[in-house]
Amino acid sequence: MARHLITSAIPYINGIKHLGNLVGSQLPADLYARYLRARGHEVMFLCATDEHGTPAELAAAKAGKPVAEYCAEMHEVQAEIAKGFRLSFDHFGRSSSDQNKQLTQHFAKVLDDQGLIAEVSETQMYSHADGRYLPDRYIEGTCPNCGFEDARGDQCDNCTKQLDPVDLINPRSTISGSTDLEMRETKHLYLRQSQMKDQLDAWIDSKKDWPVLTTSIAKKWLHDGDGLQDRGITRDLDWGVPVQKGDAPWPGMEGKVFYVWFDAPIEYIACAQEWVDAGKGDDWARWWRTDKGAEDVTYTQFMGKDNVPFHTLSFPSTILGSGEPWKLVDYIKSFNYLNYDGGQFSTSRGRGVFMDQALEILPSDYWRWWLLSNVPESSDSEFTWDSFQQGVNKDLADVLGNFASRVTKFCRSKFSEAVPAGKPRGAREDQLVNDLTAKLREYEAHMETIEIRKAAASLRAAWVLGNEYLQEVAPWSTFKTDPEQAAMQIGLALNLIRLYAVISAPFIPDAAKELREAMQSDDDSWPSDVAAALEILPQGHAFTVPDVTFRKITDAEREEWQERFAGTRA
Ligand code: B3M
Ligand code: ZN
Repeated sequence: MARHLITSAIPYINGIKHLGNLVGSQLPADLYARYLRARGHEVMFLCATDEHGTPAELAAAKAGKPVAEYCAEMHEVQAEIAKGFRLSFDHFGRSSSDQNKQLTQHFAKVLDDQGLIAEVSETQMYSHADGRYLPDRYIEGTCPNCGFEDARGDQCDNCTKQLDPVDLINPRSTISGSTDLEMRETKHLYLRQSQMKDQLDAWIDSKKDWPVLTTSIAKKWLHDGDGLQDRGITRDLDWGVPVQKGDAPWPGMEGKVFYVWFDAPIEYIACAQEWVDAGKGDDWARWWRTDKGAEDVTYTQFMGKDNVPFHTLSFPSTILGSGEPWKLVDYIKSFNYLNYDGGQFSTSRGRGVFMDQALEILPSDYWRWWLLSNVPESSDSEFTWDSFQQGVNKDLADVLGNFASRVTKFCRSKFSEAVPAGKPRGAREDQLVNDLTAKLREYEAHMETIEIRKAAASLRAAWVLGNEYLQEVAPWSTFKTDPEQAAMQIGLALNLIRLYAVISAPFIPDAAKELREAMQSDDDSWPSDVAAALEILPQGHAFTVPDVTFRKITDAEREEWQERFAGTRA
């Protein structure tokens, strides 16, 4: 039994997330957390809402609410939807918590003590029309790196380059659209990441097993152009963590707050403190401090590719630069983008299916299965209603659901609602055990290395083995000549339903629970020994026929949904 700390990138507070956001961090992180728990490991799975910065201010202004009130409400909304998708966080925190405020101010102080903070007088975009500075997302323009015309002041969505508002070509205010902008002098704090370059470089080099997507993005920003740049970590905004040196004021920085990307990753740690303060546990340090027990923790982060620079360079600069024994990430799993029906998902444009809408039309398992088995791992992938219908109907309804329903209904009609007494198992059953063992070992190996598409394929293949067995031994025919042989085959198949429930639970937790309850078994132990696991339900063990575990998506529904979600969300 090992100890695993898992964090998902924390979603911005500015509205309900779409399926592309879900599949790019929270959902795969949940899969991994559920798998490791099922294997008996001790898991701490943390996520939170990212509540500071311009995204929050802009969204609150649009909703006509004070930003603190808006964030409190949206946190509850996102927490409810996360429950709907069965995201099994140990705690879902808030980056605006007191714990995070104090920890962020603490990190700023220790980084300053280490000589890693510079006070820089710089020019910021001031908008006459808006009467304020325009940091980050308050400004848009053309990316100087790739020419993308809607790059934001903090990052280009097209090429992932981290930007400063003054870098943009043809800048405009996102509040008023005004281009009447002036560069004004103002003082800000910079994290001297450039001082950390060699240390970061060596650290990334030591991570031979990391996905290429992760290391290539990190390497790019370490080495391209002038190399790793210092980053401004303060902003002229009202909403955020006030700039302080620990408890003490920071002269000259009055009225400023830390940049959202400085405090957001620190929330991963503060979230564990919130978990303690919420009475869910009593020791956060054994997860986060290597001097307090975290040296034997394996820490894995999940995120979309646009978040990689912040997690491979900026946050590690904070952690390493502090000189304190904080736990550093061991493995970063990053994802490409999921596109939507011939274009991009977009929160700002309301394009695609959003998490609340998805749950309104189908149970979460349908979405979990399709999203995870089509996760944009090695390249971008695309959600189409056609592919969704096929994935659900073939894998879930025809293969897994049909197996469970055929076996239980046949047993009920020919024997009873209990595992029937049958002959001893034979060579064909031994073969099934061997084939299943091989598939299961394959599945476990892919889950260990977090190769999710491959894991989904192995799981599906394990379901198929059961169907092939049933097709081949055909208990419905055997029954006519040798009912005891048919009873043995069905007894095995009933055990297989329970086994499928256990191994499928990380992907489709609700259906897994339903199947295991139908088999009236509390035993959810991992089937390390497949032969033994297929004997857990003894002869005479009662079961019930499950309700339709998965229903098919009709062509009419597919067309209706495609139509309904073609436009933009109001
Ligand atoms: N909120 C961006 C995003 O949701 C950002 C992640 C923060 S992780 C510390 O994609
Ligand atoms: Zn760009």
